[in-house]
Amino acid sequence: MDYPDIAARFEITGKVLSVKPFGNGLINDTLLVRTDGPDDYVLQRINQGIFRDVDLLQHNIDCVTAHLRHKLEEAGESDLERKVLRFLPCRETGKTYWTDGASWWRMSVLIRDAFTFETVDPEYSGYAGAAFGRFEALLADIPDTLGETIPDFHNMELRARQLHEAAEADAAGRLSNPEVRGMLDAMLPFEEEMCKAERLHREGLLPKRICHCDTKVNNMLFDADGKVLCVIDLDTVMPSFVFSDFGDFLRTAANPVAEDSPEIEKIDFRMDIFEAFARGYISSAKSFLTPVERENLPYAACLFPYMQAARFLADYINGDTYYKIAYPEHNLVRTRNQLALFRSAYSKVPEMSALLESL
Ligand code: GN1
Ligand code: MG
Repeated sequence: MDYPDIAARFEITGKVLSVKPFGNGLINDTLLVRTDGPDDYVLQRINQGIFRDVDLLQHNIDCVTAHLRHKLEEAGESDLERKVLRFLPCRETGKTYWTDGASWWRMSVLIRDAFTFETVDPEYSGYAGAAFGRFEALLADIPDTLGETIPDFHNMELRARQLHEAAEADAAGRLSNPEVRGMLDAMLPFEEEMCKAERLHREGLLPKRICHCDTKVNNMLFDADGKVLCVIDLDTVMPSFVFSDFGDFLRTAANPVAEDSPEIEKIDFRMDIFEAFARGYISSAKSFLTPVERENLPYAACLFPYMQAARFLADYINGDTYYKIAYPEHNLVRTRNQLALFRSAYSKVPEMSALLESL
C-alpha cells in the first residue's frame, strides 16, 4: 500500500500532492503530506515494537489534546489550531490511528508557520521552560486516567537493571571492547545516587504528575517571533516525576553539541541555559512544585544525561535493537557524549543549587 492510500484512510481534505520524510525522531517514521486542500498533514508510522499498546497510546494523546484545547479555550486564547495538535479520525473506525495489522499509522494536521530548532539560546530556553511548566500545570486537572505507554519509562532503577542485564548477556559480543567495560565501570559509582527519585517516591516524598517525558529541544514548535506555539511528540505523556521534563530539556539544550556529536571536548554543561530555563520553568510551575521537587532540580539535570547514557550503552551492548543508528558505532558515540555531559553537569550541582535558591 502506498502513502496516499494510507492517508486516504483518515479524514483528510483534498488530494495528496507529495509525501516526504520529515523531522529526525529516533523512534517513529515521520512523513510530511502536502495536499491541494487547505491543510497539509504529518503522517507517522508508529513504532509498535516500542509502543506495544497503540490503542492506549492514542487514547492518552486524544485525552491530552482534548484537555489542552479545553483549557486554552477557557483561558480565552486564540489561534488554537496552532497551539494544540489535531489528530484525524480514521474513516472506518473513528479512532485516531489505522492499522493493517502489520503497521500502525496516525495523522495530524501540520501546524502552519511553525519552526523547530536543534539548539536554543538562553532567551528561547526561558520560553521553553515556561511552556513546559505550563504544559504540566494545564494537565494537572485532566479528568482522564492516562496509562504508561512505556511502563517505567524514566525509572532509573529499571534502566540500571537493563544495563546490567545487557552486559551480562553481551548479546553482540561488545564487552570485548575495553572502552565499553570502562564506561560501565565509570557509571557504577553514581548508580545509587541517580536512583534517588524512585526512593523518594517510595518514601511518599515525591509525587508523579502528568509530564511530557520527551522534552528534547526539537519537540517544541515556535512561531516566527520566537514565541512557543505548542509542545509536540506526545507519545510519552504519562505520569512521571517533574524531573523528566526539566532534566530532558537541559540534556539537549545545555549541551553545546548534539547528543551524538563525537566532539566531546567541547562539552560543558551550559549554565546560562540552565538559568534561563529554570527561571521560565519555575515561573509557570511554582503553583504546584513542592520543596522536594524544587531542591532536586539540579539532580534532575544530572539524572537525564546519566539515564540516556545507560540507555544508549545498553542498546549498543544489545546490538542496536532500539534506537535508529546511522553507522555501527553510533550508540557508542552517543554514550561517550552523554557521559561527558553527565560529568560536567555533576560538577556544577552546587552552582545550580545556589542559583535556584536565589530565584
Ligand atoms: C527518543 O522519539 P524521539 O527521537 O524524540 C526516545 C527518548 C530519548 C531520545 C534520545 C520513546 O526520542 O526517550 O531521550 O530518543 N523516545 C523513546 O534522543 O524512547
Ligand atoms: Mg521527537
